[in-house]
Amino acid sequence: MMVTALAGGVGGAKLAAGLQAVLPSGDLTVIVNTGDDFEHLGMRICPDLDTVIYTLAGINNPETGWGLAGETWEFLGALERLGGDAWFRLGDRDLAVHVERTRRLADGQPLSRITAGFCDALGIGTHVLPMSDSPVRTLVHTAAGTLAFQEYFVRQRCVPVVTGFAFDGAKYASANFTLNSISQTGLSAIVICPSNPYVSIGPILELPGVRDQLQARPAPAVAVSPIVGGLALKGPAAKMMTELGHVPSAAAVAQFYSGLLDGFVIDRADAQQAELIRATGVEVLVADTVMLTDADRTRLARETLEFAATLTVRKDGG
Ligand code: FO1
Repeated sequence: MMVTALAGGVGGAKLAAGLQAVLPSGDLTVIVNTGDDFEHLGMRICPDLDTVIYTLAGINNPETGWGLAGETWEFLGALERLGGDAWFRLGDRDLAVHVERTRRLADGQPLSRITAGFCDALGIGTHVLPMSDSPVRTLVHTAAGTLAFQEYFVRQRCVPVVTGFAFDGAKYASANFTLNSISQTGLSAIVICPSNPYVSIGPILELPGVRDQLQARPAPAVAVSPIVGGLALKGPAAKMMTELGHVPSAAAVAQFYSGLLDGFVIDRADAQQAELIRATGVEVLVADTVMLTDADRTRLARETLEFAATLTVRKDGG
């Protein structure tokens, strides 16, 4: 059963790990947002790719969701003593990935090949694809000016009020995947993970041709809501929605993905929104979507795939 998942940071990585656990090795392709990537201390940092890779390898820090378990911070402490830029917390072991990725990029290797090499080295059977090999940079327009994504997210802790987004380079970047080439091997489902719609999935949708491909999808597409009870489980998705003039809700996420979905998975806490979403022609599964344990991820992944298997692609592309 071939499955393609679109994912960004922590929530996306958790469901991707659940999908990996329930699918035969090699059947899952995870397309990962690279709009969060940036150059820092002379290195290329790809936070969402690393979050997905570490989570799929089972070596991620379970408290933060990003970075490595059992990490130490000697490098960061030494950097701080020198007066260096220590606001973005790079752990000692995590550093190895950034140094080696930067070296391979300087050697001329594409990000997709470097990522595949890291996955092999870490024993990950899933195909992890950066959304593009060309740099795309998410910019956050705020009341305090336009900020590079990590400036907004980490340095300013998502405090500035968001007025919009831009995805620098997206227009000229080519996607590292086509759903049709994946579907030749019998694609069964497309899963949009419970990641931030604006800044984790949004950049993937901005790549040339991707939205069209999803509209003409070769297999049913299902998204899992990252909003539960009007709140984001992690990160600023609900805050962003409010600031952009929407009421944060699962239904608002479904609306954001309008035309791209056959099914939508919402939490039991939001069961009363099911009818509203169904009225837009999208099937709804009400499930427990909060993933606290490995068992939660696996159960949600299984239920999402079983739900997708009951769906057919909406012919109106709607
Ligand atoms: N997120 C933070 O909130 N603070 C950090 O200091 C931080 C460091 C960091 C280092 C490596 C890495 O792969 C991810 C890191 N993240 C950090 C997460 C990162 O900012 C992601 O962009 C978000 O999780 C959004 O997906």
